[in-house]
Amino acid sequence: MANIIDGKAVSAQVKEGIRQEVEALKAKGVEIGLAVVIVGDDPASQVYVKNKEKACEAVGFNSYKYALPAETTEEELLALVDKLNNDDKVDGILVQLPLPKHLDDKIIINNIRPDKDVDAFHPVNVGKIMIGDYSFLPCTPAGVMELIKSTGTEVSGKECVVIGRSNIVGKPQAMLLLHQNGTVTITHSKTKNLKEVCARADILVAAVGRAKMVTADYIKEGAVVIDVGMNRDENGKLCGDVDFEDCKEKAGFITPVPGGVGPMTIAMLMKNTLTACKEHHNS
Ligand code: BQF
Repeated sequence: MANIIDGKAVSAQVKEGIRQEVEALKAKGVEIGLAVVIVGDDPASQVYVKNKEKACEAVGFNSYKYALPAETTEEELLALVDKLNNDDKVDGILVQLPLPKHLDDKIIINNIRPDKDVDAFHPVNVGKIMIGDYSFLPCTPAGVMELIKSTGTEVSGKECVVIGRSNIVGKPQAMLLLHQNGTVTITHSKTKNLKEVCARADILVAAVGRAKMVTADYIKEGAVVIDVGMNRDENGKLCGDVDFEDCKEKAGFITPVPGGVGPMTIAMLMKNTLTACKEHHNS
C-alpha cells in the first residue's frame, strides 16, 4: 500500500505559517486584501470561490468578492479590473476561470496588474516563470511541488513525466520540475506509447482532465503519483485523472482526490497574495 499524501494536512501547515506572518504584519498596521471576481453562475466555480474566501478568512486576509452576472460585458469587467488595479486595499486580484464564452480570458488577464496577478497567468509572470525569476508561482504547479517535497523525494535527476500541456498546469508544472533539475517529459494527446513513457517516471503528474485514465500499468513500482484531475466519475462522484484504487498498491506515494492537490492550490494562492502584499509594502 502506497503512502497517501495528505494535501489537506500539508495545506493546513502552509496556511498556519501564512497566518502567523499575517498576524505580524497586522501588528505593524498592514492589512492584506484579495479581490475575487466571479462572472456567471457555474456551480464548480462557485465552490472554488467559496474555498478561496474561506482560506482568506482562515489566514486573516480581507477578501473582496465581486459576483457579476453572466451577461457582464468585456467593458464592464475591464472597468472592475481597472478599479481593483488602482485600489490600495487590494494586493491580489483573481478572476475565476473559465469565464462565460463571450468574454476572452486573455484580454482580461492581460489587463490585471502583474504585481497583483496572484494566479500568475499574466504574460509577464509567465515569462518570469520560464526564466526562473519569479515572485508568484503558478498555484497548482507550486502546490504539486510542495506535495512532492512533503514525501521527502528529491526531484534532482529524477525522471518526471507530466501528462497534459495546459498553460495553467502542464507547461508551468514542467518548468518548476525542470528548475529543480528533474529530467522532464511533457506528454499530451499526440504522444505515442503514452503508457510506456509514463511507466518510466519516478514522479508522475497527471493533469489531463480524463477521469481515472491513469491505471496501474501507467506507473512504475514505487513512483510518486500526483493527481491534478478534478472530474466526475460515472456516478457523479468527484475523482481525479488517476484510478486511485488501481494504483494505490503500486505507487510509492499517491495523492487522493479530493484532499490532494486541490487544497494546496488554495494554500499557494494565499502564499502569492502574502507575497504581493509584502512587495506592495516593501516588508
Ligand atoms: C479538495 C479548478 C479546474 C478548473 C478550474 C480543495 C479545491 C478543489 C478541491 C479548489 C480548481 C481546483 C480551483 C479541493 C480551485 C482546486 O479538497 O480536493 C480545493 O477550490 N480548487 C479553481 O479555482 O479553478 C479550477 C479546477
